[in-house]
Amino acid sequence: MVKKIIALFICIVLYGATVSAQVTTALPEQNPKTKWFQEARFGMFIHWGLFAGHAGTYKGKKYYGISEWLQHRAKIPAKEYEQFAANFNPVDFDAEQWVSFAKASGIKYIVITAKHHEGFAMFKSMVSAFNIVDATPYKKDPMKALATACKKAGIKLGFYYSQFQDWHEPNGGGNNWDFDETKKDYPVYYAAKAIPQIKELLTNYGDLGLIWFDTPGDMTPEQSAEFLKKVKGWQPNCLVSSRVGNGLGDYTDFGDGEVPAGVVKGPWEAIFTHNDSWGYSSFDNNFKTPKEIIRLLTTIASKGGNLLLNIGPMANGKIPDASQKYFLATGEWLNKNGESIYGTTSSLIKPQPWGVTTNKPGKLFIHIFQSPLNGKISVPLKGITIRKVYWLSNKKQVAAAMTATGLELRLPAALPDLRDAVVAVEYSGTMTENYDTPETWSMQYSEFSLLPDFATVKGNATISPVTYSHYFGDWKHAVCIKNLQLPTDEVSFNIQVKEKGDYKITLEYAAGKDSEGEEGILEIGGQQFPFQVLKTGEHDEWKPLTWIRQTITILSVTKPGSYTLKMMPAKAGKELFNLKRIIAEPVE
Ligand code: FHN
Repeated sequence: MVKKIIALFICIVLYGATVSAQVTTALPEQNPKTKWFQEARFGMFIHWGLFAGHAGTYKGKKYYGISEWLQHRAKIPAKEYEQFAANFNPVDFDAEQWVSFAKASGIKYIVITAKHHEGFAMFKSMVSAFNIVDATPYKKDPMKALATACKKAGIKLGFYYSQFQDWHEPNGGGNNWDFDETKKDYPVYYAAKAIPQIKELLTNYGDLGLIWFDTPGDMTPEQSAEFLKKVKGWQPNCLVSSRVGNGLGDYTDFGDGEVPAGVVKGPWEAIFTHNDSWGYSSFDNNFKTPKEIIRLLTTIASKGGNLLLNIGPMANGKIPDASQKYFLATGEWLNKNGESIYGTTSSLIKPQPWGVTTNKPGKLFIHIFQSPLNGKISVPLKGITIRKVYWLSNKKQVAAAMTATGLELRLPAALPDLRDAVVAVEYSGTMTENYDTPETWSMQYSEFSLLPDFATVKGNATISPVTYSHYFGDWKHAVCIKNLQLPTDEVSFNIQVKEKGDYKITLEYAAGKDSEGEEGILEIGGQQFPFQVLKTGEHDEWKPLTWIRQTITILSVTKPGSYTLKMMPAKAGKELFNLKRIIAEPVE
């Protein structure tokens, strides 16, 4: 029974996705209705509700993790929670200010929680008095003000609506501390509250860009289809997120905090929060820096998707200072480099030691995250004629030449931006997909990563994400190579070693007690290097996962050229580990 409840709980909180190929296709690639969405690339998620008032603390106890789940975690009775509305008074909320902040941050669409799992409507509702206009001293509808401000600023607006979980309603999903699960009649809640409130959102706030459903839980395929149909009936152009459930929706949402492996075709979104919590938490200060945001946005764009990045405003309507500062810094970068993000398509070449690429017809954008010691970077390209090569931020020319292996750039000692310096290449001809290039190693970088995304696997070996969390519900995902159990289960990478020298080879992995002591073999250049697996800890989605870096050998390469690195178990046994990456560090 306990197991069953835990399993249901996991299904409710966690909504993940599994991808295991270099190029996969999500939902239909060509849909004129998703054009704006695919061009937007950067959206702002806003989690705002009564939970913001508690900021993660209840009766003196701090609840680390996602603060909008406070009611669930502290098992606060719905009747008591209802009273919190009397203290919710966002007097500092200014819709115009929020929207101009979003615009200055380079945001193209906003998605805000109109109703989260707590069941409280942040809009005027005739369906339930548990809403911001009728139940709080504020008495105004912030969603109305936001809709007006977004329209004026040309920003698309989307509403998040928790269609299955509603902890305020006896027949809503999720609240099993007030209401008996066995007596719940979900269709009654759908018909009496969820669908009528969604109608209010779709008929009272002008044209919406999208409806962001979440945690479909126990919904049947018919129920998900009904929600989708209703939305389209009220607004045919309004997009619906895949979390409407049962494989439906106009675009794919990956798991919270998940970047899928490789390129994904079709419209999709990666969902991250600026710190670890979605709702405001007064003690969560783990904010992503501008460099981390810019690289995340660029990496996601290079894989063909959007970044929906969340902020958690305070109960008074103020946006946390760190979010204001770091979103605006991202906006400044986008102001100069936005052409390499908005309206681009996914990379045609795989990530390189220096960074990633994005594309537009006749234009290639080279995002440089790190420069090699000799300042020469090589971009594996063929079949195109180069017209112009320049820094996107200042239009100054970059020295470049076509060679037999591709385009070679000569970078100055100081890059224009250490977070992501973008080189624009204008060309004629057609660039073709070129993922089959080997990984390159040379003495010019401090380290190289062989990532699962581009591994070749054989036998039972698979490439899939491993999910874990630090506190509560702050999901992390690592794409890993798994299921290496038999000597025939193999993972391999093709490597082009550009310069002779010594390379220290290290595995980064997590392994449980079953794997402890298992033996593996790493093979390269005709040499075999055995190793024994060390225990780092059991994998539990609700706990942190410990990763170890274990050096296997220092490889002396006397001749530059092509090599294959392979790894497999030495003999049949338990699976070796969850392998996150193989690191090669040139030895100076
Ligand atoms: O349970 C929610 C959570 O509170 C938050 O809203 C996230 C955002 O993607 N969605 C659910 C968990 O996946």
